[in-house]
Amino acid sequence: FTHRLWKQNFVMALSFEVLGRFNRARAAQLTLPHFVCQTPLFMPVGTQGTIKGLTTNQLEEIGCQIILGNTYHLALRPTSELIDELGGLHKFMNWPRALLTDSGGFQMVSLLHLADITEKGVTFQSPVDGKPMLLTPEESIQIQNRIGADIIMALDDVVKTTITGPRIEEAMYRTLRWIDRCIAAHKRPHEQNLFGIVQGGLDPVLRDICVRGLVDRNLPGYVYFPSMNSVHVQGQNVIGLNSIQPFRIYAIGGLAGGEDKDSFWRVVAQCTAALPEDKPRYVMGVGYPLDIVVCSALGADMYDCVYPTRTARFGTALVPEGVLKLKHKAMADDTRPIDPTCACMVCKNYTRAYIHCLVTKDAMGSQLLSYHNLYYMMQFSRNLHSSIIEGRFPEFVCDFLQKMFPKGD
Ligand code: PRF
Ligand code: ZN
Repeated sequence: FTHRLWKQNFVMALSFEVLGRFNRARAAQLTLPHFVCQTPLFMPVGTQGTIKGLTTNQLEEIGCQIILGNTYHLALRPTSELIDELGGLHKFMNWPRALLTDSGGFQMVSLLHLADITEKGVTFQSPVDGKPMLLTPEESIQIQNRIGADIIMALDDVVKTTITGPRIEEAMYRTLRWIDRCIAAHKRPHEQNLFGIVQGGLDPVLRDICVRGLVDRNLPGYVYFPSMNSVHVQGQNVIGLNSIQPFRIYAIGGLAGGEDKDSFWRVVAQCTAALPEDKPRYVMGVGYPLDIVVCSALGADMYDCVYPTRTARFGTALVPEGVLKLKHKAMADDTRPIDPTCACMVCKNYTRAYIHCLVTKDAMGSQLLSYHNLYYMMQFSRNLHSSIIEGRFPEFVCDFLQKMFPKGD
């Protein structure tokens, strides 16, 4: 009886099934309201509700599973109220697969140096009219509820990993206090998954306190229809938030901000070891292929970064050997494709010479490079996934490192 009620009335906003492991690395299937994803996965960043220069049909063709939007940018223009009115961001941008929105605090702090953080929230000067504005945890969640992404992020207090002192500790404890305000403000837990973010800089003690604080909080995942929140069996409430073991989903924040690789990898290793095995782990702002390989070996599952598309706009292609600079004059009469081993539309149809000619002169140059770079990242994620499933993860890593560092350095 209880089981049938459960199945009828509970919606799964997320499920996570580990399909294969190699030591700490895992390959999994992540089911979200709009898409069934394979991990490890890379999420391209589309700030304004678009990945610059690519259509959503192309993004599907490339194999993108989740794309990122930024609360801060979308809230300013076209505004979250308008997106809501027009049926949510999926419909607005014509993207049928999964979406994730970041909470906005990190973007304000990293973009606007005038942002000021207090207990209330993040205060910043509006880029529209210069007036002071405040983004609170409640508002960030309300905006993200209106935008309607499959995954929404808690508002966190992010500080640069390169600073030291009491500010790191303050930011970590504030992130935990804000998580409670985010959970309380979240109005659509049956359709959207709220991710908590681990902060604490490079300090293992602070990271540990933050991980434990988040694990204790049980962010909503498995949820109930509001009408079903009080089913009593023999006087006991059997269905309701308190009686459910919700999914917990975790992000590791505050990294990839200029710290050395050793410190970065040590924090990821510590967090992944302490986080529950059966929940997805997302390392925010990470996107260099080498970092993705190392973090995946440490048990992380999800990544996002502007790098592949930003570097494309500066004329750089991602290739197994590292990078290829299309602006270089040696490309002017090179009739090979960007990467002869790549099966993407760009490598099948265009030469390095043609892209060299377009780069920085015509938007088509950065569009073609963005297409290839995202294809590279998706192919790379698919290969990571299948190498873990097929028990050849070490060979995959060796092959990757040999191509990228042929001299062994
Ligand atoms: N927090 C949020 N977004 C982020 C980060 C973070 O720590 C990072 C890592 N520096 C990238 N994007 N909310
Ligand atoms: Zn290609």
